[in-house]
Amino acid sequence: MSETDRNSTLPTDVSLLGLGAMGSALAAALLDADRSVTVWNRTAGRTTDLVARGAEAAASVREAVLASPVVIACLLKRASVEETLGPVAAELRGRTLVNVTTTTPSESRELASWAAERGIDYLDGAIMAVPAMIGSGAGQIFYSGSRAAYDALLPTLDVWAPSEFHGEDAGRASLVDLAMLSGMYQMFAGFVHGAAMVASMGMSAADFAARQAPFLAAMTEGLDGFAKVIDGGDYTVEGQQSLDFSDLTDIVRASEEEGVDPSPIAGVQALISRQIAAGHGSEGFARIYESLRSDA
Ligand code: FVH
Repeated sequence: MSETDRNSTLPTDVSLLGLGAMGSALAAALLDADRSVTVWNRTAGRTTDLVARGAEAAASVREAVLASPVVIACLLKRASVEETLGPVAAELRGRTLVNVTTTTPSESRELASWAAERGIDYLDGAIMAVPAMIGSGAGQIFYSGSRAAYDALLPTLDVWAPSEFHGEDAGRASLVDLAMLSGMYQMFAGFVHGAAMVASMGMSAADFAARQAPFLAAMTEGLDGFAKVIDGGDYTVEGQQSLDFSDLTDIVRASEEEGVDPSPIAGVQALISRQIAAGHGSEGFARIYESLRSDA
């Protein structure tokens, strides 16, 4: 593609690298929103459906990068981003790179530095959605890095899911994303642990889920109260369930009695025990926050 062709590309045109489940959903949503999209995938054959919907297929990463002023990477992990983009750093210069590949905060910062050193405007994205939610208005995508890129691209980013900017430190979107996923996976692990406990009495996981789901949904109403206590830093506030009352050793023992590994709940009990041992048993459950902080 000549320099003239490059300059005539519409500012909303994008190239999308990586057509896995998520990359394909992102590309499809852009096409539905009438953006012109160039797609590339390492393994051939994954472009067919998108080309039928109006996308251009690039024969190489280089060709994809040269096709648009905005390049989106939706690859497996940091190593795949480096492998894919390293050889085309020169072609990326002067363009905007939106990386929605899951990376840790420090990996996001390193990629941002790599981009800055090469004259590439870098925006990091963290997707809080599954592919089926993309373009439906559900879910959320967090961004951090270049504010200018975020502002310019917002109408396009919003095609995927509501967008939220978390600051120019490129690692921040990833940090919020991974913190959210930490809560989710621990909830899932708690459910699976409970299902293993009741399995010994013949209750199916489905029957357990039917009871657990509404209970957990009701319990999430307590998060706001915990947050107020944590942000206020006063765990002695009246009306909280104390750590002494929250002792979970009965649950740990019951799990062991059923022959079920108590690791998930024993981990929580360890956080409680540390605070009780330090003399805070009469204070609220949210005090386990202090067990988690490395500076505490
Ligand atoms: N799917 C989801 O629900 C989650 C939701 C939250 C965010 N994630 C992250 O999005 C990234 C991509 O996820 P995905 O679902 O599209 O993943 P896959 O379907 O496994 O596709 C992976 C694509 O990456 C390509 N790829 C892998 N390694 C390389 C490499 N070394 N060089 C170039 N491309 C590579 C792979 O290509 P191929 O195997 O088809 O050739 C796929 O296009 C991810 O970070 C999630 O954490 C999704």
